[in-house]
Amino acid sequence: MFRPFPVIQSVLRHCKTTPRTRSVALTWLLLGLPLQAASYAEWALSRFPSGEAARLPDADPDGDGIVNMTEYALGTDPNAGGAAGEVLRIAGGATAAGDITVEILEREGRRADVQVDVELSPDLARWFRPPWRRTAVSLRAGDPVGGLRTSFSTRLSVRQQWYARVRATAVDLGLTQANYYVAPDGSDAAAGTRDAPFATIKKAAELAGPGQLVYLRGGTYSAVTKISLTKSGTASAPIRIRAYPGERPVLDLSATAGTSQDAISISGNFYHIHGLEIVGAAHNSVKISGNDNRIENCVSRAARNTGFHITGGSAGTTFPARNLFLNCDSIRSFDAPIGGNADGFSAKWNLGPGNVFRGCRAIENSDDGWDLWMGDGSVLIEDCWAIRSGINVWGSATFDGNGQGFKLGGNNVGAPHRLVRCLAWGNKSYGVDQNNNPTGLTVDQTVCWDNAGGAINLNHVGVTLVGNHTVRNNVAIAGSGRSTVSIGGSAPMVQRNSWQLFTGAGVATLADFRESDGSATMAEARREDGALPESWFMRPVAGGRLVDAGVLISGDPREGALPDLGAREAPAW
Ligand SMILES: [Ca+2]
Ligand SMILES: [Ca+2]
Ligand SMILES: [Ca+2]
Repeated sequence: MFRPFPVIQSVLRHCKTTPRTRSVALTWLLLGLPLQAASYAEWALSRFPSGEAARLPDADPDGDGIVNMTEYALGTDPNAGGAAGEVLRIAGGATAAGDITVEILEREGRRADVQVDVELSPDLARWFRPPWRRTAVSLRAGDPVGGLRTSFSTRLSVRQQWYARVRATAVDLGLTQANYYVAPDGSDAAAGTRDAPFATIKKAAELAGPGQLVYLRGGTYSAVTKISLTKSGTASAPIRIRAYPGERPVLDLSATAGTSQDAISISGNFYHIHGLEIVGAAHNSVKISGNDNRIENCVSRAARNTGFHITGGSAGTTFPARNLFLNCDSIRSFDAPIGGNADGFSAKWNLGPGNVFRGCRAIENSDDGWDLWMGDGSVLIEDCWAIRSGINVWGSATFDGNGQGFKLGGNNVGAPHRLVRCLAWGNKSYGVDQNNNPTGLTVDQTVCWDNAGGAINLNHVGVTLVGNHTVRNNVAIAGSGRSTVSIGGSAPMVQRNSWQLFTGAGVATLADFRESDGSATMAEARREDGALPESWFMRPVAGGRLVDAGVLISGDPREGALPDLGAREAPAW
């Protein structure tokens, strides 16, 4: 996870706090690190109407040591220095136990197109981003109206001094000028402009062509007909359908109950859909049969079959390849009354290569979290969480969802799928399972906890395996017989897993993790860039036995010299 940061550009303020306990102190540095901007451009133009160079994100026209991007994020004046003391606050100092809480004040509220992070350093040389828990705190006397305070809390090893700095990173929100606009109070007879938007997502989405952008204003769109996306963009000119910056559009399909209609069906290529929530689809929220599509930061709720689905067409067609579900959540899909079909995410039957699920969460879906049933192209699932699959939260008397966290293919159709840095907890059956995928699978860096069927089952019944399984750096947490692991095949590569390293009374437990109660992390919003909450949830205790205990996996990110066991590294500094 660790990547070198750019060279420190400048120091705005350097002030030591009075420590609450012992001589622990925090020192503040407010730094701006340059990146590209989106609606930042409008702000910069308004502040520097005549100076193109002065508008650059990494410029510092007022010479106060804060680059423009950071001035923009924190709402300070880029033409007048000296405001840093008003936007930074050390809340409670650093305690002897290592707890650190800091606050930033975004004077003009949260900028939709900026990700704000706080980084720490022990020595001004090595900077890192610890797993912060972020909460909004009340405004304080004197804070500007419309301002927002965000509290960053973490626990690190006790030391005499930490240095902190703010890093503002542009989030790509697309063009500021879209080709079509849609708003819940619009009209499909209108021109589809910003001032005269369409009323339905379908209208704009089906008009949009290569290189074009559709902005969806926030609010609820009740729909009764399927949105079919059949055109093709290109890699450099995708067709983009996005939430308007800072707003949240919701597509409500409740009125289609009783049909078998998908909400959005993509048979075209190079569509990018961003920031849309889809509720109550009669079948899939999004079904993809095309190629190179990206569904990002979208949510499926209460679909009546699988939320997000990839599957191929008939023989003679090109099977779907290189599609990406990025930072999406699929919540409470349920095909009543049994619930045996509705997965959170799936890629099934005819598949091309290179389909990826990254940073996604499947939460309380009636069947499985992920299901790759008969998928014949290899699928990558990374940094994904499968939670409480197959739990009957609907109170159905005839409920029979399978309840596997990650089900990696089956019915004697083979593909070498990979699961990496994933969490499976509270599922009705196994955390990681397959139902007779005859090909060697790879399961790395995954934590299985409290799955009622057991942790990992890669032991096929009556199937001759082609190739072998690779199983590395995983953790199966003990308790109630739920750490069962079964790996089939003649010569699997099984390395540095918790059940190999820690046996008997020393088996891995929740105590090996800094935080194991997911409720706070699950309730926390995703980051502005859409990534999972960064907290200490399911990260190894710093300095604990899981840290750097894994075998090196070439090409995978890590903190420190070696991978930790499990899905989320403890920070190294
Ligand atoms: Ca400045
Ligand atoms: Ca399933
Ligand atoms: Ca490590």
